[in-house]
Amino acid sequence: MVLDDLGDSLKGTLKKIANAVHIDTKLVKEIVRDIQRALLQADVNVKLVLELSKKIEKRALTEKPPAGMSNREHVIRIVYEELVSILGETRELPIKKQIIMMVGLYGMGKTTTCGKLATYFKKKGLRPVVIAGDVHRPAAYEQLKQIADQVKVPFYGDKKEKDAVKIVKEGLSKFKRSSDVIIVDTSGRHKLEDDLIDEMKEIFKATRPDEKLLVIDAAVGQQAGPQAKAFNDTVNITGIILTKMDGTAKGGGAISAAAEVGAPIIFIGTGEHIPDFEKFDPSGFISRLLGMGDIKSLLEKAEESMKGKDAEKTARRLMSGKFTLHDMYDQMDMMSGMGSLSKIADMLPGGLASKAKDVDMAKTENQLRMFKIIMNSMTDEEMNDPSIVRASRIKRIARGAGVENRNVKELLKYYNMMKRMMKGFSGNRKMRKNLMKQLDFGK
Ligand SMILES: Nc1nc2c(ncn2[C@@H]2O[C@H](COP(=O)(O)OP(=O)(O)OP(=O)(O)O)[C@@H](O)[C@H]2O)c(=O)[nH]1
Ligand SMILES: [Mg+2]
Repeated sequence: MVLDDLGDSLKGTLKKIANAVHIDTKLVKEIVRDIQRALLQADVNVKLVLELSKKIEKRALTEKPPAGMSNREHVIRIVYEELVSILGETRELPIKKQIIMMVGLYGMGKTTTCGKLATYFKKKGLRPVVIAGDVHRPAAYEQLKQIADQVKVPFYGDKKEKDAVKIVKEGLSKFKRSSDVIIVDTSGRHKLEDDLIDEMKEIFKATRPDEKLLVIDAAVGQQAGPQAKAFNDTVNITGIILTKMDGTAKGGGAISAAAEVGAPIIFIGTGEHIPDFEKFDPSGFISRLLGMGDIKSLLEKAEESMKGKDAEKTARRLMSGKFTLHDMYDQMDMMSGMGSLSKIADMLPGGLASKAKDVDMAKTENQLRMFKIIMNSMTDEEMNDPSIVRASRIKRIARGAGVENRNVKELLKYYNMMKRMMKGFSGNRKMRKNLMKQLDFGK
């Protein structure tokens, strides 16, 4: 299959770079030609391929490698970075009240993805619902209903009605008050025909969706770009969901689609079942596309030095008394590597240690696990500033995490206690130095 060849041929090119004694203009040009050939063979849009190769060539010839990185490592990294930049920065769907319209050709995975998305929002504590806006395929109604039952979210559809717009309007008014996220499924077709476009436009007008998500199968090659463009012209795509990444296709078409509409890939589907759904990770995707191996250690090397800096930054922030729930989450991860919380308490001087023990520092692993689940149901905003979490948010978060309101309050209490302790650290130099050492950031 053509798309599979993409990874193989780029892998060959990367090997060529890795084996080169030194990089000169001739080699850079040769490498760029190889990359062009590989991408074109994989049906990536010609214009895009030319743009990409021009950038790689220019950077490879003009940029100096950063300290500690050889010339050839540098070129490999440029190839990688330029591929990542085509895919664009991924983004998250906001955790708020919204209407989402799913679009895509026949069999791409729209209906299945409705269930996966609903589950995603439910876990965040919102109330998702689904509306069956596909009136063309007879089984579409039953399929979405079954999925809705399975993930336990309200469903609206009308088996006898042939007017999709009418169904969607009724669904919207039905769910107006009782839902947060309304997910509208629409019909697919073999190709984009005029009547499908018209219907999509009508549904679009009736729904005025916040998000218009294009669902596209990883195996779509040459057609991915034009397809994405046609949908984008009709509804202005805000994000892409790439499905069937569990298959053999490496998703080469996604490169063209993302570049064509300038919308980021947000999620990937990795199987037929509801849990087979992940946030999109550009670097993982490119790794797969390139067959990685050759450049993996190189990227790890770069990441390592970044990580060191991050950890140091986090530690500094902690010690300065600024302490968010994100910090606490990271800290819990760190602690699970270090042993129990009480061990940390033992590192504190007498007075504080017994105080810490009073508030039960050695709370069970189970409770920490629950705290993490609760934090997973919180938004970025809430994690950064937990003081905004009041009654209604507590309710939403508890619902998302499947716990009681009081558990969320416990987490907040625990957070406040940790925050006070961190403030204590920041006032005590010796203690701070010790802790830094223990956490291995003191180097
Ligand atoms: N392996 C795999 N199969 C998937 C994935 N997503 C969906 N499918 C399967 O692909 C087929 C089509 O999925 P649907 O969700 O019905 O696709 P659709 O876009 O709604 O199709 P139409 O409504 O007919 O246009 C089903 O058999 C799904 O189980 C995925 O990520 N991986
Ligand atoms: Mg469908």
